[in-house]
Amino acid sequence: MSRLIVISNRVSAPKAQSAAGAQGGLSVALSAALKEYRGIWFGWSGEKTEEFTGHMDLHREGGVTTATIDLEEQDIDEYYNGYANRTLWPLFHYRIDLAEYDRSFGSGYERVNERFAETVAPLIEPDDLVWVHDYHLIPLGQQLRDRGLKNRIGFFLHIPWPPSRLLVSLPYHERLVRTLLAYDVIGFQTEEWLESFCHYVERELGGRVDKDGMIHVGDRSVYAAAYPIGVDYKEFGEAVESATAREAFERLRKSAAGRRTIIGVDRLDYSKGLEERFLGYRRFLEKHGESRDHLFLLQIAPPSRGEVATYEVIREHLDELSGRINGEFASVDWVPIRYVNQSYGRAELAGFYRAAEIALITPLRDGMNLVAKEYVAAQDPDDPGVLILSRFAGAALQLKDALLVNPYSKDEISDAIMKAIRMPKAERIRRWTSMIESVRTEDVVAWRHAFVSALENARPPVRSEPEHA
Ligand code: GDG
Repeated sequence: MSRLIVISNRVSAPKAQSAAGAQGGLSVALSAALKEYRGIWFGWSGEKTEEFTGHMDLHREGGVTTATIDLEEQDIDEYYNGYANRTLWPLFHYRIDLAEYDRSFGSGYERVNERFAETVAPLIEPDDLVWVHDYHLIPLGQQLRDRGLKNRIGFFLHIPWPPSRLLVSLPYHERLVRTLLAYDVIGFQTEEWLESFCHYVERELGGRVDKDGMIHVGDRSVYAAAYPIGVDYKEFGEAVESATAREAFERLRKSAAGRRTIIGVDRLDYSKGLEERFLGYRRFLEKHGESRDHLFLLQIAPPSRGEVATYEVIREHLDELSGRINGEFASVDWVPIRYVNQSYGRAELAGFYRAAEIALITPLRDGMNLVAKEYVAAQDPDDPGVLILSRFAGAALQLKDALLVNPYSKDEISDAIMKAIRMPKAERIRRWTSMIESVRTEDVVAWRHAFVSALENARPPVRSEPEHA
């Protein structure tokens, strides 16, 4: 079996999982994947260094070797806070109003991708499969090819691929997208993002898309397909059964004092639709005075990307909005929103999910959304809760039995909450039974098997020594 070399912006060791702060879905999924393959996980340590030297810190733990590098402050500003999170993230989430185009971001992005390639290339052996993750590292495959690597290299995009009409607003969009042709396999979360990519290839690059998923542009051919990511069903099931989860369940149920809990769990990010969610919930409180104090919203929102100004702005807006709603509707023994900017361990989170009768997950745009799947996975089969889910989350294509809403519509959110409250147990069980089937079978193990086998089958390995060796 070939080794698997996983490359992503950040690396998180498996042991750090439960204690970690605002863990993104990406790191949750990847540490699960690396337990199975005899591989190396390479990426940025998250630390700053005075001068980039290419020095790697190697660690081996639980069958996973991690190799990390530190980056210079300018790299972090231009590549991570800049091009990745101020340019590509908003643009790929359809927010061209928030996308910033600054030349220094683009050059910092290319420089860091070169630094990644330069440092990781000597670790890669001819038979290794290389799996690059996410929007931070789009040009990395090309950078590795430029250094003579003939390995099978795949790329998976965790976030949406935007419609061509939006993508063309990115300066040098064609140059960026062409670098993707250096990969053997390109994976997207859903058919929708795949279609947008194919549309761009045909329209902007003059390429051809075959029915079998092969894409041809000039003399390059690459396979592209949708591989929806899932939760680690087994690991999460164990977390739900743990003593920590049970304590968290009891704690929340006790503090709810007979009221129903509506839960939301999201990184504090404008793509997650938190402001719109609060406003939808506020509409419910206005319209349904009689049911109002029979429930409350528990919104867990650990801060992320605090160095990017738009994230500070959204945080201020949410502080203000939750305060205003609470001031307006609260009574001496009830507050409508418990808004928590803290992160919890996975087992605690599992207990909270299980204790909540309703989940309100309403991103404005989301590649997949693992929280929705975790909520389903955490439910009691005999008395499951109701999932209210944005139709613009990738997960909505699989979780069709959730109450799907337009996250921009206050009325739809409000009506869905009412419907969830009134939903008979038999209907809750029916909907949950259909959703859990997808969560169980299309889990993270199935995801990585599907992607890695596509990569293995992309073409026979080239067994010659790479030129850099
Ligand atoms: C990106 C894409 C895609 C959240 N708060 C806490 C905590 N979390 C965990 C959740 C979940 C993960 O973070 C969030 O994953 P999502 O999928 O919901 O969202 P992103 O972070 O935006 O992830 C997304 C994903 O990549 C994977 O491909 O689904 O579309 O945007 O696992 O549980 N974990 C802990 N404490 C918290 O307070 N421990």
